[in-house]
Amino acid sequence: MISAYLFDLDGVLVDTAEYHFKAWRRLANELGFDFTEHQNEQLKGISRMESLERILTWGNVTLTDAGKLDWATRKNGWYLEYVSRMKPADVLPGVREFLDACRAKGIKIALGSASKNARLILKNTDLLRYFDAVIDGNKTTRSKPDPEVFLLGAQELGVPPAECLVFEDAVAGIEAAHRGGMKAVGVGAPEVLMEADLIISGFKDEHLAKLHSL
Ligand code: B16
Ligand code: MG
Repeated sequence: MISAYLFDLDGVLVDTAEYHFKAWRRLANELGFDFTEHQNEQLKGISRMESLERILTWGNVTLTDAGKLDWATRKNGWYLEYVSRMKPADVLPGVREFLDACRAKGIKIALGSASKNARLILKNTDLLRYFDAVIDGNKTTRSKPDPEVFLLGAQELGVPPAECLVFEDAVAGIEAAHRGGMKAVGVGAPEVLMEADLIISGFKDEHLAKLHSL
């Protein structure tokens, strides 16, 4: 029996990946190199500092720890310029209706995101009120595919992991759910998310009807 849904944020409820890409690209450009949208795929679901490490490797740039913190803070400032302009209309299609339906059925709802800006994004898009628990990058110490973020979510909801269903757009997030003993719905491309128990292209998808089979 599934009694709780745990949602990733970026790529599932909102599309902030594009803002992350623009801000990271600006950082790379200011450091004298560039990277592609294809490379950016590898940053999805990955924490801010881990993302920076990967980007610096791509550009063959070495920084001190203080330098890394400084550039990560700058990137976050650029990212926040986009996020601060987000509105309720920026929620991905079908998400609000799906969350309304979850609430009506009495399903508990938690967020499980790597982002330290998750609360601000939920507030600006008027999604915060749907969540019984918000687990974000400020509450976790280990990145997905470690299951910490989802196990904390289950704990805050007071629901055993076996009764939780995770919605994720990142491969690392699907693995995190499974390692936590939870089933996972992949939101996105089947060729990327083949480890998921069910794959949907979004919340307007006819596959949503198959959720009850999980
Ligand atoms: P921040 P998610 C992740 O969000 C993003 O996919 C990833 O690109 C980003 O680096 C990470 O959050 C940290 O975000 O810099 O805002 O703390 O998919 O876990 O909701
Ligand atoms: Mg994501």
